[in-house]
Amino acid sequence: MAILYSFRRCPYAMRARMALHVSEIAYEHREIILRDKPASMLKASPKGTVPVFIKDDGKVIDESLDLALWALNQSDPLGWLDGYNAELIEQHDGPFKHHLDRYKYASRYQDDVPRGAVDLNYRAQAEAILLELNQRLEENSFLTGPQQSFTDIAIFPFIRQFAAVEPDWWSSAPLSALREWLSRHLDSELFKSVMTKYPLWVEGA
Ligand SMILES: N[C@@H](CCC(=O)N[C@@H](CS)C(=O)NCC(=O)O)C(=O)O
Repeated sequence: MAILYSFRRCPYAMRARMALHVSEIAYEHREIILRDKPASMLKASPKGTVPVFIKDDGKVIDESLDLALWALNQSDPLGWLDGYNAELIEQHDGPFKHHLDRYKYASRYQDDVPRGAVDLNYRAQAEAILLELNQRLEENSFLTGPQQSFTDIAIFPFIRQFAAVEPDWWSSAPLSALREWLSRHLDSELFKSVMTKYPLWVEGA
């Protein structure tokens, strides 16, 4: 049986869990915490990020996009690969994530910034990217057209994180199409089904 090392709140793990779910790949779920990673996970993937997937043939996939693509190439019942836009996803994994981290965790990146403070310069840089997404969503219900694709699935967990930093600001930002798209994804049965709470997996227990 295949194994997935995962962390519930990790946006990379969320996108991978959603792809595994729709492609109906069977696996053992191992819930971990990032500050105490199991030795067996680090042995399979020394870089120490989740998700880590060990296929039933023993091969390891330790990048969320590789894992999602592998799963969807087995079975893609919702046609998610039809709208796969690698460039848009990369813009989010790269520049957007960079700005998000510096907005949300300003004290980790700058001296003399109190813990919990946000950085509005980085919020503005992230918002510029979000305005582009919002424009796409004013034209179509989903990021790459009228149908949901893996591009939506890959990106929305990061927008969820961004939205939660300052909920009051988010609720009045000029991003109403994006807000509506995010709510649709958060309210979906698919998302709920991959946010199940698992007990922590304990090595050797
Ligand atoms: N490029 C990787 C990034 C995965 C990643 O950074 N995951 C975070 C959690 S959201 C992690 O495991 N960080 C390691 C740590 O915080 O120790 C992927 O797409 O799978």
